[in-house]
Amino acid sequence: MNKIRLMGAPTDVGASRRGASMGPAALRVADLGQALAQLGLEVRDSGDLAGPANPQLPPVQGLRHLEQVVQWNQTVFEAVGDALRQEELPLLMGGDHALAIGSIAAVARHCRQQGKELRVLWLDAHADANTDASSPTGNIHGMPVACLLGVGPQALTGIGGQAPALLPQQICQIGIRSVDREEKRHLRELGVRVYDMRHIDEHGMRLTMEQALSGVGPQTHLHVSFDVDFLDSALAPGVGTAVPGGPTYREAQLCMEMIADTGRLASLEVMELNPACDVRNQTAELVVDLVESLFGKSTLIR
Ligand SMILES: [Mn+2]
Repeated sequence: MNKIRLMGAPTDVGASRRGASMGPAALRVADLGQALAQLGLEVRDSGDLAGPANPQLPPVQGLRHLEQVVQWNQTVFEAVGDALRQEELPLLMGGDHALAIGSIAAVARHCRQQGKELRVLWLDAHADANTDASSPTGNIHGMPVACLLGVGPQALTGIGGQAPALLPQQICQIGIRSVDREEKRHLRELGVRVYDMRHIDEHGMRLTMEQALSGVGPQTHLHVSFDVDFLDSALAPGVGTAVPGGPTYREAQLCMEMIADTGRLASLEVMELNPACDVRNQTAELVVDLVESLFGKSTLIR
């Protein structure tokens, strides 16, 4: 796949802090499309998807803005599914991370239909495996992993027409360093493979990525769910829920380069970029730099 379809999902209905709705604009200002085109890729920006505004309401039965989150996810599900059917690589520009439910549900359905082996790499500071019962806030951007694995409101777990959309062995998480107490239990029960920051400290990014990518082969569809708060907060201030102690610039580059080396990247979302928290768009520019590496930009001819 050397055709890329950029699509924006300008919403923060699933987030705690406002501003991720401006993520797609910041990535365009940082010339994401142009940067990918310069790598020889055919890039089409299909513009922004539309959905309900953020009503800024309190949670209802442990879930905040469920109706709006469902609507946005259905739209994302359709758009990502459409790109895949047209043999374009969908690059979803978020938007908050709750939209990964619709995006990954579409990718999972595509893989079932095409007989591909789906592997999801979840790059994040947080595990995003809360439920309505465990979440301290009710914000659904803290729940997409649980929803994709079949735990959550039916309106979200069933979006791809099959619940669960994903099996635990199809996802692994990298960079995790902030997990709520109940969430730790969920991760253990769900059986999600987690390479937390301690793992990266002890074994380095190279071995971590070798482990995360082991078994990736010609039939693999590799999906990357890139929450920008994966990056160390000193490097990437432009996120709503920054956490210190994340991967350095070099570690993040190596992570992206090793994914590119597999040649199996087939769908991507870049989530939680929050220009309201950024400094002179530096986080968006850093993200563009990293996404270039993810699509194979390297220092030397390899
Ligand atoms: Mn996240």
